[in-house]
Amino acid sequence: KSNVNRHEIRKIPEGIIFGTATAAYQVEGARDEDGKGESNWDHFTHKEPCPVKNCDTGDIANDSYHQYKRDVEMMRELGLDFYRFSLSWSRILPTSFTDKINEKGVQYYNNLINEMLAYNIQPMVTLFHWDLPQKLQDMGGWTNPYIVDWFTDYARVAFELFGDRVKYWFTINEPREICYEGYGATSVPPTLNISGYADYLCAKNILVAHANTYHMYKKEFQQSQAGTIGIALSVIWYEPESEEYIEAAEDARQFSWGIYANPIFSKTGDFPEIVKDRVADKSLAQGFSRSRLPELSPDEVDLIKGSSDFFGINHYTTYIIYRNSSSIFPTPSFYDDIGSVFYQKETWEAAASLWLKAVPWGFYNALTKIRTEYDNPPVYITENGFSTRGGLVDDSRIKYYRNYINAMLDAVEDGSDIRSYTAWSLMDNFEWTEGYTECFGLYEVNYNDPSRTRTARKSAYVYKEILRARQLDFHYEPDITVPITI
Ligand code: GBH
Repeated sequence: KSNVNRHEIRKIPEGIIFGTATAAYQVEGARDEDGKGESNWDHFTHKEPCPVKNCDTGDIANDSYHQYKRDVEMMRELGLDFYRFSLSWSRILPTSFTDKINEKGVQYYNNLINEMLAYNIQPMVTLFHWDLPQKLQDMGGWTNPYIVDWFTDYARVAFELFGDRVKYWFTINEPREICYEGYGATSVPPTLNISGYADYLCAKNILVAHANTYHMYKKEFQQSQAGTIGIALSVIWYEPESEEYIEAAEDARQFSWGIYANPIFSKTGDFPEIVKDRVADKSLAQGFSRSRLPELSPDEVDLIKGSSDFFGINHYTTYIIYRNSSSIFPTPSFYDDIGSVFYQKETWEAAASLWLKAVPWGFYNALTKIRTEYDNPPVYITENGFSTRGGLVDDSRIKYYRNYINAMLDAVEDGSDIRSYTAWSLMDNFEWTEGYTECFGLYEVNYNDPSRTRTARKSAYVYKEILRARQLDFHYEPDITVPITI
């Protein structure tokens, strides 16, 4: 589908709300302040030798803990409908459990929420965006089934504290990245590298913890608080290299995100058939006594099925898929189970992040797949964005946003029920193991300046104009010598 006619101005239909997102560890700083407990990221970034580029940490990050008023001012400058941020579990519950609530940490979130609401900016809150209390990590983190209780208890505290004002909740951000990158590989803590095993245990426990929390909200809070609650999945688009590899690409999708989406959004529930069959067959052939993929009991299948009011999608990029008869991956492993190989094209526009290339039609295909496979659920686009190495004139980011929003509007025209669009990110922030070297912000943050000054990039002006005019105009050129104002 050819989706860009750059000579036309394209109107944005009513009903889609626009915002930006960040996450607690990536922006807050104040690592030790006011009684905060230690998270796995506090722990990880202080390991020796340091695992993050330039030995960067989130100890100070953007200092948002002290600068939330400036953050809200930027939201107002952009004219956002909402702002998506996450809560730090260890800031609210320093022991990890509910025996002690850290009032000062709670005060920070109250201040932020109240400041936003004073200007009619809706808070969208993620309960868990990767910073697990270290104590829980030590006890196995997401591989320990007791995390279902730990997470549900934490979530209940959050609903009690903030649910009178927060009407959009996300339980968990990007299970794939948590489970695969953290438990199956070494990109994020706990860097377990037990691929094809720990990643699947993590997947199951995340699904159950999510679903248990969803039902707890419905039962205990829905009536009084009337919010909406769901999950945000990382949806990478996998495109077959040729007709020959249609099945291989579908396998990659089912393993990468179907493993979370199918149990929640399909009519049948449970892990996708292909994932169950493939892992069971391979496990037996490899000499295991049972499948490395844990089973979901009939009760668990029922608990998880339908446990999200909407499909939250974080989407960034696309890979091409082909099948290789001799596996290049170790066995057992998650990628060996998938049984396909992936790459990105040289011709696709590259971001500063190695894994990120601009492929707007992949976004369109992903949204189309979600509409057709899961019976057109309400979709919240919870993240979408492009990285640079810094600088205020960020034409590559502007192009990315325009083309991706354009692709989204194509999906809307086809009937996709898209309710929100979220730019990642409001401002540069701690980009996990890449530290501060990859910039995703509409605002640039000066990390040499103790006050972490934020300055609007050209893309901030363009995003603001898209939201103000509610239209895409590929020819709009902002005058960035004029300061951006509310
Ligand atoms: C999102 O992850 C996150 O939700 C957000 O916190 C993050 O800042 C943003 O996107 C930008 O990355 O280096 O090859 O091992 C998107 C998924 C997770 C994809 C980390 C790249 C590292 C892959 N990203 N992953 S690699």
